[in-house]
Amino acid sequence: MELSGKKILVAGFGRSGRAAAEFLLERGARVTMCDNNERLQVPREFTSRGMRVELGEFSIATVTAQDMIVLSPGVPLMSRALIEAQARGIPVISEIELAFRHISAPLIAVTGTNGKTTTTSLLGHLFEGAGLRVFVGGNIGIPLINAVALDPQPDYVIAEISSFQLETIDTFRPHISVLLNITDDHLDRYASFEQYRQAKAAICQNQTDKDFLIANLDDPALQPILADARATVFGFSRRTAPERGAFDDGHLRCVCPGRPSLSISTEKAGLIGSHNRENMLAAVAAAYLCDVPALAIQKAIENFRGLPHRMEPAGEINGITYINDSKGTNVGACCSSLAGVNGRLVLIAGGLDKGGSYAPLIEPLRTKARALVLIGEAAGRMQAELHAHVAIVRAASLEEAVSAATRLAHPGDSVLLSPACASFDMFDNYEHRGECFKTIVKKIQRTADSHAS
Ligand code: UMA
Repeated sequence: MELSGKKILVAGFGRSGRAAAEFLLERGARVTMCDNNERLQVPREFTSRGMRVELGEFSIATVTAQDMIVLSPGVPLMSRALIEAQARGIPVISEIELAFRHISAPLIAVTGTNGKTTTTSLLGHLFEGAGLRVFVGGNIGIPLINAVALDPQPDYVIAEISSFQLETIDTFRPHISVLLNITDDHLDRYASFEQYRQAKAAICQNQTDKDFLIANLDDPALQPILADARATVFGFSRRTAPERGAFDDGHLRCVCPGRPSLSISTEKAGLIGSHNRENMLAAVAAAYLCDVPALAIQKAIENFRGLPHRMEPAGEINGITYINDSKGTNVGACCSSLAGVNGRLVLIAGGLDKGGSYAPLIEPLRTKARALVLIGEAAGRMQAELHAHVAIVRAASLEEAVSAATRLAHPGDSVLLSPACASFDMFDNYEHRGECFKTIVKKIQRTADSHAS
């Protein structure tokens, strides 16, 4: 795709927009950048190379004067200027679409409401363990467009892809798509669950029977997508053994007519929890389809230690185990994490409300939780929906919440931070929230140690 001399607008100047602008300037495009943040500092290296900058509300005149618009994932399509541009037929594409048009390595793309970062990282680990050169990026934090400049191209590009990024694709076509699950999330951006599901389904919209769709057969929300899929479906299940696909009977197994089958022991697996078994199945399935040797897969499953803020052990004090699952930013993730904890627990949840129902938490809380400690803006609505099913304590800060949970937990229990909400009402992001949790736990540990000595 020829970019030189083209008038291209980059909408949003965060990680994605900066990387796109860099790439476009390099290729000789006439770049304008718009960002709603009027106080944004734009580095001179961009303006000195001719990038025009417009901060504040997107101007219809500027937006509609472009040959193409590259949209950052966090910028929704509904501003007046972007609607007008689309009405005039100006292509609006996401950075992953731009990247795809220039990447020559085979692409493995992972999406789903929960588990996509763990699965993407595990995939990278599996492939690297087999001596393959990979680029791991996308929603995970490294813009996909950064893969284009790699020379030589890696053996595989492995990308975590969000629904936001998929909203504005056109030709984006992974050789292998991985669809983990779809549960309520981002209902502050989407009008309905159906709209959110459609955004996710776009991951396989351009695939053909030469491509693979690895999808969770146990998730009913994926059934309509599987029914329409043109890719070769390689399903995975923890309940049944498909004729072609991956399943879990204590071992992770892959079967496919015409190929030798695969069996991976999980006895020494580094990842814990039932949702992580699904993530491992999906990653092992992709490695199997790419002929990664069984021994390399086995080793990688054993030495992959998981990621911070996802069911991360944060300490053990007086027989109580503290678990940091700050990345549990939606109800589905919180349910999976509750299922993954052995024994009784006190849950710390709440934060910025994303608009979905909290009802799916009722059953796991009823069976496992001694109490629920609530923080943040969502606390009121969560209390209203859940108070009939679990004892609830409200806390004004995370520190107060951890203290309350510590008082309520018994030796042998866990204190689990899995908020089911975004973090932005009280923290910079989920990482900040998780780091604060770990610091608070360390402080409690020091106090406990000083009392003991
Ligand atoms: N902005 C506007 N108008 C808007 C919204 C934002 O001008 O309406 C501007 C902001 O002022 C800011 C810039 O856009 O300057 C931020 O852009 P962005 O929100 O797209 O964020 P980036 O820094 O570009 O990061 C994005 C992804 N962010 C989102 O999808 C919200 C990152 O995913 C991703 O790692 C990065 O691109 C590289 O691909 C983060 C995320 O939270 C982790 N993703 C969501 C999730 O996982 O739930 C989808």
